[in-house]
Amino acid sequence: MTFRPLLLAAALLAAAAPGASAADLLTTGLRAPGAYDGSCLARAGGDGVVRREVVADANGLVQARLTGAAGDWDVAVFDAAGALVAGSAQRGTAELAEGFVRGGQALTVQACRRSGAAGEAQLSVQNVILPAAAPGKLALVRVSVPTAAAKELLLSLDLDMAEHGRPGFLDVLLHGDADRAALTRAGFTYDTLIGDVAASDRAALRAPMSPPDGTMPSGRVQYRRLAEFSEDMKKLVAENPTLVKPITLPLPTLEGRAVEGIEITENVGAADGKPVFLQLGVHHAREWPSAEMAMEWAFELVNTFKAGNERTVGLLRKARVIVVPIVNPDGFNLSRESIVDAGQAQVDPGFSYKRKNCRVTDGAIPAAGECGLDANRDKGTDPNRNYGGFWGGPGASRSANSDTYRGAGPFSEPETQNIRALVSTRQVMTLITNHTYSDLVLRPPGFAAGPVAPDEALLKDLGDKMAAENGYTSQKGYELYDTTGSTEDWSYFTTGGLGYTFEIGKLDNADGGAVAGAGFHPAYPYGVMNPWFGVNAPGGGNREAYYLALESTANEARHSVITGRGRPGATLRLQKTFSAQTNGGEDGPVTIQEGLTSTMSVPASGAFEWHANQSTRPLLVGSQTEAWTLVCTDAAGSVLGRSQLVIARGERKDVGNVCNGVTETATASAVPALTLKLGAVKTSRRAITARVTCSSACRLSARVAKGRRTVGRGSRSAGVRAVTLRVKLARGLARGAKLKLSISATGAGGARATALKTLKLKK
Ligand code: 0X9
Ligand code: ZN
Repeated sequence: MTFRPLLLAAALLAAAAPGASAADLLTTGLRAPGAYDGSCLARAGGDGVVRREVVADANGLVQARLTGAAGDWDVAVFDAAGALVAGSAQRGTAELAEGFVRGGQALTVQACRRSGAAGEAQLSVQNVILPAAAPGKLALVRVSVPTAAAKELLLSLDLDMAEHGRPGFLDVLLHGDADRAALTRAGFTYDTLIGDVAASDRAALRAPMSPPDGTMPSGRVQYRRLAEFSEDMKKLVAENPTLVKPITLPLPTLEGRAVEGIEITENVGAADGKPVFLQLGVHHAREWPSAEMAMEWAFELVNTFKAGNERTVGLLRKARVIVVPIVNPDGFNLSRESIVDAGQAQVDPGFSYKRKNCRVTDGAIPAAGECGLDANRDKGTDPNRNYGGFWGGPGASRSANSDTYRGAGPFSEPETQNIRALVSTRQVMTLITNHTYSDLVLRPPGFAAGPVAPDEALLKDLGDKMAAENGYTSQKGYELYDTTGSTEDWSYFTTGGLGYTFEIGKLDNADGGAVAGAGFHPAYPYGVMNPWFGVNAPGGGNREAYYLALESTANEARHSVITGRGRPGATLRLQKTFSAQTNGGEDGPVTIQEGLTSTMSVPASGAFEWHANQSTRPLLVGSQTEAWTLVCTDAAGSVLGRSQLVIARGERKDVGNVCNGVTETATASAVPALTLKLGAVKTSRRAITARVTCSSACRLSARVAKGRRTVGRGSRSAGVRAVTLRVKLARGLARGAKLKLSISATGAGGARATALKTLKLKK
């Protein structure tokens, strides 16, 4: 997928959000004759820096967008006192800085040409006016759920679950009187833990810090803002070019931001076959410590590697670490910028507790500022319910206002598509997706009715060992509550790579004293430092837990190793395609096409060693085998060799010379993915009509069955636009008869997808 931020930015500028109006404060071309070698997030000077003054019209958001022709430009907005109001320091030339402002506030917009040949850029500054939010108080309550049925009932109320619970209770964030009434109406009793979360957050941010002995690897003492993550990653790359390399995930977010990460390993530029440890943060906007943990882990590795620490050097010789600190930057920016200590009275405190992404309407790109409207606070898709693994099953909601909304379809969101693309193009042996809070190390499966993980013993072993360091409870995901469409349930069952959710931190602070912050992002010492160092933990905290994950990644007894020979410099590709079924819901299971493809180069010696995941998916081990197809191509892309390989976890296999022709039967080339979406379905006595969309051109064929009998068939072509498929029904069907509609779609290259729905004939 190509990254087209410019087009996207133009589209975003075109319309303001319904309910919000946007004022253009400035649109201008900029010239910077020189480059500025420093951060744009502080006031800067010289011929690489250009400034403009504007005044905000009204309370709301300021958005400064910058586009340049080439190189790296950044942008920042400061208030009269020089404090950073908004900033963007992504790599490249497409920037969106967004922060909250007051009407009449004087602002300085600063653009910096960091590097590159282009001395010109375009700047536009808008003020998205946000109507004042009702000052509803956000409260955190502990609801008693003595039975499984009570737990289920509570989850069905679609309240904002604080995602913290133990047997007997679950914590819930209440966003006002309607939420309270819903609890009472359903017969629940609860204790109020924090009556006014915003006030408590404010106090927590002012609270005297009692950090543990030791400083964080980066030296930070306060949560980064979005641009500071970009800046830190840039800095690590610039200062350590052979150790740290930038990556940008394939899709921009709905608001047009790039999703950035870094790779860390010795000789990072080489296309080697090292096993990969993937660290993720902030699927959920409000869970700030999860991004800090991932980012600090990067600093930890770089610092200790450079200091010659034997353990780190040994590990980074063998393994590669990929860090994507913020999977959901749109959501994070809103949450982080609505920080309660900056006096932005107009901001709904609830925004700091935003969880999901910025999808306001299924399938549509939100207009500028739309995500920040009070009315849309509840909107968004939960990125941790949108993965293809068991998508649409229990523990995920079909309601767009729910905090666990699963989205319009599996992988409907750029955030999950990005992580899917990353995991599908690397050999990720270990994945930790960091979240807050509850002091848990969770492993698959995420829902009680889900399949037992065939690698349960191994998953448990590493989970328990990590938990012995950070003091968390190591358990299966569903022991917290059911979830489907979650990250590690997709990644583990799709690739065999071990996957975990860390739920970092707890509500009570480490001193056992008063609550500091509401768990999701408490004051930095509690939210980040204590969990990092493991204050009050039996071992070395998350820092040490992550080292164990990296050691496990490097341990070849836990994955597969392919050795062989090839033409030096040739590209080797390991690939596999298959289709998988989601759980679906009302619409029935959806078939998704998966394609795993990773590459390495044959080293100059002509001998290669490739650390890979097992070829057969975990759930098929024992009953079936699946093969990797290994392809060798020269620089021009011509195939020099192709072979098939079945390899298990813990196995090491030599495949001989792989650039020397076809050694086994070739498999069909990759089948492009096809997804099928079923919209409104109407029934009459004579026919069924269904609105259907395919992700690309497809041929639909539908069958309606009553029991085993076919009572209707229909077919037609479809594509990305919804079409109506009509299936004429046989005569004489009884009123109220139960019918099954199944639609299958065939696309290019024979890709297939199906959708099922059970219907009742009108009485
Ligand atoms: O609900 C979630 O997505 C996670 N909790 S959070 O508070 N961070 O939102 C838990 C996900 C657990 N994973 C599985 N059960 N698979
Ligand atoms: Zn989370």
